[in-house]
Amino acid sequence: MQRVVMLLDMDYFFAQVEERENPLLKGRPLIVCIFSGRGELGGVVSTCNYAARELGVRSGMPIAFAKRAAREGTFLKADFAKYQKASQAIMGIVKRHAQTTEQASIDEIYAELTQECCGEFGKAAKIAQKIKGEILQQEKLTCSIGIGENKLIAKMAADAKKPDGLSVVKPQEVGRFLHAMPAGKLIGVGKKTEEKLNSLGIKTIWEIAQREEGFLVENFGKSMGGYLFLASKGQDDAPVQEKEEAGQISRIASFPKDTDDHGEIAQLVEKLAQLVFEKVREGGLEFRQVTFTAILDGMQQHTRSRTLPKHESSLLALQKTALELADAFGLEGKKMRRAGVKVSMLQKIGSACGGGSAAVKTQKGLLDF
Ligand code: DCP
Ligand code: CA
Repeated sequence: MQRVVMLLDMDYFFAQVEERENPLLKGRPLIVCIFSGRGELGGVVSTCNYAARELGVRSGMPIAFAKRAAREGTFLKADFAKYQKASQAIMGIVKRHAQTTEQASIDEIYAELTQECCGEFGKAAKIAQKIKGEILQQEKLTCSIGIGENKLIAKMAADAKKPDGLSVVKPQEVGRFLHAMPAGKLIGVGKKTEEKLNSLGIKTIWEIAQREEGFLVENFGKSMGGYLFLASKGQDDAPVQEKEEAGQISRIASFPKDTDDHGEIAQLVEKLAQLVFEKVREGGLEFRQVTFTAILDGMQQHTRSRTLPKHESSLLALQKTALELADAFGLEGKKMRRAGVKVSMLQKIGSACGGGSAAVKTQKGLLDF
């Protein structure tokens, strides 16, 4: 089935929440600030509304600069608890429409829509429209959504139409969509990389795509060079997956080449179980649920979980369960691209069973993003 991924990004998030609380602020420059405690000019701009952006105010700019650019603007202290509350409500709405999601920041979330839309972009756009409608109705906030064949294209599509946008880039449109853009617009290309690309005579994403992988690796290193080679062509096989949900630890990795070899799969699963176990041990934890994830060559994602009779704390129990789950998974003629191992239902070793307070919560805080 054709893969379809969505990225939702809230518009000028903190400032929009402030406008919602006080509509009199709308239409005039509004700047949300993170004060350092050193006087009324100490600190940086967190974000600002579009009226302030027109005057040149930007996230990360010293407040003193922003005051010069927007003399008549309203400057507010960031109220993180308020933004966190709005964020949770928005994430909840998206999660009701998609089984697999990944919160990427306080105001961004990916959703794998392949199953939900049966691989059809038109259906995905309808789901996105519905999500936008619910967020507007329930939270009185607007967002921009991008839809594409992978996370990279979804994100770039969302960035291309802001605010209140809905942008769909179908696989056959990727070339046209990407290639005229300046190199700096490619996700992951920061100021330094852009300057270096420019100094090599590379100005657009299309010009990156024309280069050999060897050339890019030589100039930007293995990791960045390899990324530029694939991303400039719109290629990205990263799965949509929640990274650190409350009370779970997981590791995922790709096979060097897609495989259906049981021995090779078992070897990776064993290794992943070991990596997960290191974190379990570091945290002094025990687990009761083990999940095996398989991502196949067409990017379909499958999970198999087992809840154990009691909490376990040994590497052996984890590896054995993960291997059994992997073994029982039927490939049905397909090959595996990535595999993952996860433990959940965690608690501190020795804590009384059944005590709710013993359950481990590793909920992400605002500052973790
Ligand atoms: N943020 C921050 N400091 C930064 C960047 C962002 O405090 N340097 C906070 C404020 C933003 C929120 O994170 O509202 C989300 O960041 P975005 O980069 O998505 O920016 P906005 O949502 O504000 O604007 P846009 O409409 O361009 O997405
Ligand atoms: Ca945003």
